[in-house]
Amino acid sequence: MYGNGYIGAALAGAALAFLFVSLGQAQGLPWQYPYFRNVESADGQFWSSKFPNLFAIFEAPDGAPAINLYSGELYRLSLDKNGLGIEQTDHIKQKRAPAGALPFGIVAEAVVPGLSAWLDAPTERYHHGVLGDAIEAGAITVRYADGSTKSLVLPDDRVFEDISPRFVGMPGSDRESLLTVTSYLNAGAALTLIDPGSPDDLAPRVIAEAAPIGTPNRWLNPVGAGDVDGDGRIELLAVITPHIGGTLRSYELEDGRLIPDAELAGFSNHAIGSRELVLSAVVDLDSPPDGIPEVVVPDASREIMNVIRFTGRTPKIVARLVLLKGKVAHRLVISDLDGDGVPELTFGTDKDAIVVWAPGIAR
Ligand SMILES: [Ca+2]
Ligand SMILES: [Ca+2]
Ligand SMILES: [Ca+2]
Repeated sequence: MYGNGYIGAALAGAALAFLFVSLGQAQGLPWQYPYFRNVESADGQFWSSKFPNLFAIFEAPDGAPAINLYSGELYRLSLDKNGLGIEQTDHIKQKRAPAGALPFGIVAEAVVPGLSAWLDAPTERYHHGVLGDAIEAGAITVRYADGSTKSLVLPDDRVFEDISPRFVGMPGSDRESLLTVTSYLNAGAALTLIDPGSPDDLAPRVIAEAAPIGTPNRWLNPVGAGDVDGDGRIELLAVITPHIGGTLRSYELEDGRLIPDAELAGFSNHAIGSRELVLSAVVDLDSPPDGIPEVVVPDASREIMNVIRFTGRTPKIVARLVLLKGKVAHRLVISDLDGDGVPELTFGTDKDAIVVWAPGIAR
């Protein structure tokens, strides 16, 4: 099914509606922004609204998308049978890294309570600057539940080229690992898996790393982790060189190395210069869920959002949402907004539109 058509005349009035939304009061958004086309999934549905002066998308404490305007106002998004709604809020999950850490760095929170990590020891020794500035991290710091911290400090020939590490669960380990990007001054980026250590035992340490791209100033952006091919082992996923025609690649962990497993060309999950790295995700989207996650990632132009399965002989696109105007630019949030057991995909475009997509795939 296509989206519910569009109500073009409502666009002008909708911006004004925001001014009257106050805390604790939900406001419906019964109109759409018509620049999308759902293709290749018969049961897909989407909803969209324009948010003039859209600054960023964050996650509300319950995981729902929170829309931040340049004015500072923050709205939690909702979805029900009447369509999208908003409610003013003043809380987001995201925490800035402490003073002295990587500028604009974000604290990653583990599922285990009290465990967190961030990028640290800012340095200008790598002259690349695709993540908003030329300052990268020379260390990663982990804070444990008892409040103590430990750091992994890199040698001078490399940096962490990232905004926030990501906690991922690995089989056979009773604790979460950290997924991030190491960039070698002479060989470019490499996907890196780090054990966070513990307060009374080991310090954080690299447990596995992929081969670097091989050329300085070539970067990759992690997507996430999950058993995407259903073989019982977790894959780690990244888009390699997202600015110059990227390749979506899965890696498997073998003997302390991350070995390429499967890949598909033609994707991007980052706009060069942006500090928003979360434009892609690993999430089970089948209705009902089948326990094998799909991969959500924009195409190389960022004008199409794709759902990709890795279960076949080669990865395959199973749903696409074509943006007829604008590019994917603001954070992809995974949240079951309507409570039907299948998450919706919410993201923003560089034309100030918020899109909620239910790709409607099933095995
Ligand atoms: Ca697997
Ligand atoms: Ca699935
Ligand atoms: Ca849902």
